[in-house]
Amino acid sequence: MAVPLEQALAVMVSTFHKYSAKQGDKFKLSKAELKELLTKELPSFQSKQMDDAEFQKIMSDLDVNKDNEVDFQEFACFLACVAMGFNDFFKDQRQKQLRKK
Ligand SMILES: [Ca+2]
Repeated sequence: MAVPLEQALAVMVSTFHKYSAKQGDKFKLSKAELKELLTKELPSFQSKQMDDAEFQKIMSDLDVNKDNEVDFQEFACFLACVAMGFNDFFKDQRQKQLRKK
């Protein structure tokens, strides 16, 4: 029986492969694959509709080795950044709650 953190890690890997396998290199996300993944799997990350320039900026930030694809290592760094953002949000909320008491 899988526990939540192990399940979350498995979801990170399987989600990456679900999109990376669609076209071209099966183990890397192309720009189109990354865009589809962000839109469908991280809708709250895309709270406002991202325009092409913003998406291009994210793509070039993530593509550390500049091969125009996002491999799993690059994707994992991105997820870590998103997780840190969630952690900051959680900490802010928690501090607000504590101040009210
Ligand atoms: Ca890359």
